[in-house]
Amino acid sequence: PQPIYLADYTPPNWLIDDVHLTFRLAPNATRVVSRIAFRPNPDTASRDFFLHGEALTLIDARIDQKPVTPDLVEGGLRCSVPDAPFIWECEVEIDPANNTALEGLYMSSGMYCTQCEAEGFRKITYYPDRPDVMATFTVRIEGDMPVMLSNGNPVSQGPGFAEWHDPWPKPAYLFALVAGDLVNHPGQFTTRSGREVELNIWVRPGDEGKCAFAMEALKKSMTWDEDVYGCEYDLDIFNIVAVDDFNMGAMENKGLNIFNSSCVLASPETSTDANFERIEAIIAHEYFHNWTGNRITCRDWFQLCLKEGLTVYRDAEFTSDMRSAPVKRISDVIALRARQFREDNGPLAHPVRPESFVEINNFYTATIYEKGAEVIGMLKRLVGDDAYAEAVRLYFNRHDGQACTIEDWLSAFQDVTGRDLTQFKRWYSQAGTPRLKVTEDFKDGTYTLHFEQHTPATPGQPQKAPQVIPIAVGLLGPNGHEVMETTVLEMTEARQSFSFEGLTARPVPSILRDFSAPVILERATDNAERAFLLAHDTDPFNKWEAGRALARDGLIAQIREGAAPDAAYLDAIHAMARDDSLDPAFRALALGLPSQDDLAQTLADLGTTPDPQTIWEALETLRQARAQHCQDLATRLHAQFQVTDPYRPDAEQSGARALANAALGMISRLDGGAQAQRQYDAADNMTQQLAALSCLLQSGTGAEAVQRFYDQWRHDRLVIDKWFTLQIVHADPQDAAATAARLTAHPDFDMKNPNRFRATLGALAANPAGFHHASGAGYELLAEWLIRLDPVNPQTTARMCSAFETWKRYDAARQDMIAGQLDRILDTPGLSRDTTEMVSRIRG
Ligand code: B3K
Ligand code: ZN
Repeated sequence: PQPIYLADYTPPNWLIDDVHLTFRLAPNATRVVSRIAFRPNPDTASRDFFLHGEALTLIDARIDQKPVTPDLVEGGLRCSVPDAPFIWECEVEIDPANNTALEGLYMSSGMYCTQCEAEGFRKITYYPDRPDVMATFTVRIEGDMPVMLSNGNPVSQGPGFAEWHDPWPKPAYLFALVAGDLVNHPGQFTTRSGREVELNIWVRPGDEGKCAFAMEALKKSMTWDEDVYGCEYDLDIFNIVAVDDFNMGAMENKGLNIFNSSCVLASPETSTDANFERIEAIIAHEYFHNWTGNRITCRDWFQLCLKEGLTVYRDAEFTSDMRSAPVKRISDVIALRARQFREDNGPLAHPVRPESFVEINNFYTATIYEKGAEVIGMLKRLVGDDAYAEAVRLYFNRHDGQACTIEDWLSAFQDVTGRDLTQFKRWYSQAGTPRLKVTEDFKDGTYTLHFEQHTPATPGQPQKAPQVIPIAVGLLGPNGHEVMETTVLEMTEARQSFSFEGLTARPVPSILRDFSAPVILERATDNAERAFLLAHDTDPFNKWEAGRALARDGLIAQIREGAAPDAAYLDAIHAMARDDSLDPAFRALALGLPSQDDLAQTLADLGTTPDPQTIWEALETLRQARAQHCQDLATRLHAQFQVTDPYRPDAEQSGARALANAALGMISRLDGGAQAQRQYDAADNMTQQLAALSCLLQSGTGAEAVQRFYDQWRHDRLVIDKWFTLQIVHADPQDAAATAARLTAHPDFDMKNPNRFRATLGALAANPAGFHHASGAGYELLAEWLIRLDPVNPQTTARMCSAFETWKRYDAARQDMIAGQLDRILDTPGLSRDTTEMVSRIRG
């Protein structure tokens, strides 16, 4: 397959003002009739007429009512057309019931639904399926489904039909259609200018009791976007639909968001605190796309971060405002390092704005989304809150209704601030995580920090130029008081020093506060300083970071030198956990430990080949030692933070539960699971039940609870997903592959459902010592299932290949086994373009 290049972009030859679509629904033979008014683009010379189309049966085509016979070519059709505006009419037939790829129009649990981003509309009808062609849509749906929805406002409906009109010009990727036997959870919102908006969450009958939380999240999002960004909703109706079979989390189709049911349905009995928080964030994310993505969209898919980075940034701001800003920031950095740093460090590294791709669906990555959001955060930190607000307003006003580029976005900032953002733009073009080395000196009351930045080579980019790095720094005096509050240093050179005068004693620096840039900080320090920062830093992120670094260094010493668990860590963490002035949610986060994957990478960076089994054992040893060290405290915390009020999924209650359950984890290591069993038996919400079940599995006494859990929840797909996952992630390394294999044979395993597939095979990859077990059984099982899934659902298959992306850090025996499996996948006849691209890039 040929790559597509950003540099090759050319504008469309033909523009569209208006689209009429008629759907005659039938599971195996849906007819789609289109009527499209094309006009020549005055800015282009070519009049070549190409429409994308895939898996379509052409029934009829007409230009200005006269039948035509287009050339059916690879990926679409060509037709000779007048050199003037004309009406294109076309009828095609498609087969939604056999569409297992879940892209285009497909069926899920008896309902029709669509997924068009990035290039799925071409599986519905012939069309210029590119985001810079924007048009208004009128859609008529004919069928026998009780509920039939599309974008925009309802026009008319009657027995067997419904008509919708979307007055806002949009690219085809934002088109959506849903038809099924659905029930709604209704709501209502009045915008600040007085528009009455009807809100609906549509679900399968039986799920209507699980919509209230998402509805409240939607209303909060609508209010927040008005208050913070001045963005108001722009239609009379906003529909959300829950779908069981969905390749990702959710989709921001104009006025008709479609959600993976796992990202919208919630109840205390079936959803954890983490599920609730994620649902709130995704509802917000999709809603916020209405302005950042829909009203202003992307010129081409290379600009994906324009809408995704910005919208992730906006949803993170929302969550920080709704919940705890430090807890949100720390959790986001944990996720960024786990997913994006990992990606940036391996064969799949790519810039926030890539310059080429084979299959765009492979680029909905942590780099585009999460690093893209970090770039927005840095920009805001550099220009300040007021200039940020002004530049965003200018961007909205200037580009409403347009398909834009990163250049358009940055120009708004340049115009408002007068700043030259040429160097800043490297954050969009250079892949890789910059390493920021720091040394310091102190002389005559002047403290100087010397920084040196270096970004390692990434595929296709051997050399990197220095980037603009905002470094938030604070200084603490020897007594623990802050002697210099947070100051943002702006580093632009490869090496640069910053001095602070008038100090009476050598300060302790707190560098990269709030994680002000997505870089890896390298600084020689010691346990004493880390414990000091964990105790005294006023910046919550760096306070947490100090504890994390202490834990990591101790674990590395255990692994490399066979050292005993670090006493400095145990004392410092005990002091932190016992400090009742600290937010329980913060304490729970600080009790977390570096992941196995994080440690593997740290070892690789230090030149030690990581052994997954040794890493797992070191973590087990440390957890055991910590349980002993904190025995009394754990008992106290578990009792103190039991919530007695009725369940609320808010920051306060979920923080208390998180800390109590962290304590339960310690208790279970010493009491054989007795306390966890009591909690399991008494639990009246999923957070408590699942935490207890994890502890029981951990202590090897979960068999009975696993069976009871299944019997209790067998009717609930989303809960049974958790049941699949938990058994695999908590399996002993040598049993993990066998456990996953056994569960793929369970009657409830269904590879066609992406949630269930991820809950099973994704869970295996989430048990690193199990996945990388020396037997190679984990590699073999995953490869086998990826090969089976690929012809059914290429997108989900391709995405899951990233389980192998770190393979080069392991020993020769493991590398050989993984290379063998990668080749086995690549050699599969008829392998999809999606999976071929991913595996080839990983294989290198
Ligand atoms: N824009 C969609 C993702 C589409 C993925 C296509 N493979 C969801 C989101 O980011 O909000
Ligand atoms: Zn998004």
